[in-house]
Amino acid sequence: MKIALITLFPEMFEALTGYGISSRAVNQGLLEVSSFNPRDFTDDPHATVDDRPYGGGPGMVMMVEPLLRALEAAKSDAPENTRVVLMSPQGEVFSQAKGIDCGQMPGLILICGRYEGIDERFIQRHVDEEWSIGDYVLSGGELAAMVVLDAIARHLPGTLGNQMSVIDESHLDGTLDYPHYTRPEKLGLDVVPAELLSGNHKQMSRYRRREALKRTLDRRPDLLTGRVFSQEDRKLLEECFAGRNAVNATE
Ligand code: 4HQ
Repeated sequence: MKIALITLFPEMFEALTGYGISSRAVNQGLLEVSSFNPRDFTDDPHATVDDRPYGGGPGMVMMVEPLLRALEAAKSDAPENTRVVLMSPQGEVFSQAKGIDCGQMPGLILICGRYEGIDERFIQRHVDEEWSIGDYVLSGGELAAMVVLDAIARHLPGTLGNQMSVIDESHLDGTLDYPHYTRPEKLGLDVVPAELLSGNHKQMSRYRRREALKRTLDRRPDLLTGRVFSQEDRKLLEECFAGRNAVNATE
């Protein structure tokens, strides 16, 4: 997959291309990342990319022309049917499901704004979608694009995240993760749950699934509403409720 970034700060993305699973995806040729800096597409001596807002007020607005030239350069290098996405708090909230769907696309162009935002006419005419990573205001779209890029990269076919979800499909089923343990077996009074030491695969995977369901029920019940559960999940959920009622009875 080919991801092009329109950004005034391409070096920020070295945090992804230089480290961890995302860098491996790049080095394995599963992911290609390129950047186009609007500052390189200016024609005045100061390389101006922003100007004062019509209507007044504080801050600056990104000008259309340098952005548009950078976008045209990105497009001429992009596969067909590449969507143009602007990172913005006004956008649709990015999700795991979206990240996995994106992995199917041949390419993606992510636009990272700075300052107070970008000229609305550019958005209207050249942006296909707006994506948000959540309800908070960042100083620029770069961090948001990095979040999206990381979530996409770790699920591309051939990467670690993809292998994990192939081995354990419950990984991506919208429940929270189960707890993890490693050596040593005993840390003072804190011991690894007996089920995980049993060596019995059925028992170990039932334990993990039950804990995943229990945590989701306790911490994010919203993730479970409207879902249809398998017979096995229903049994495990009943065990969760039984555990809860037993605790309540002693309180
Ligand atoms: N931005 N999710 C870029 C965000 C944001 C978000 C604010 C986008 C600043 C210039 N982007 N502008 N939240 O906070 O994507």
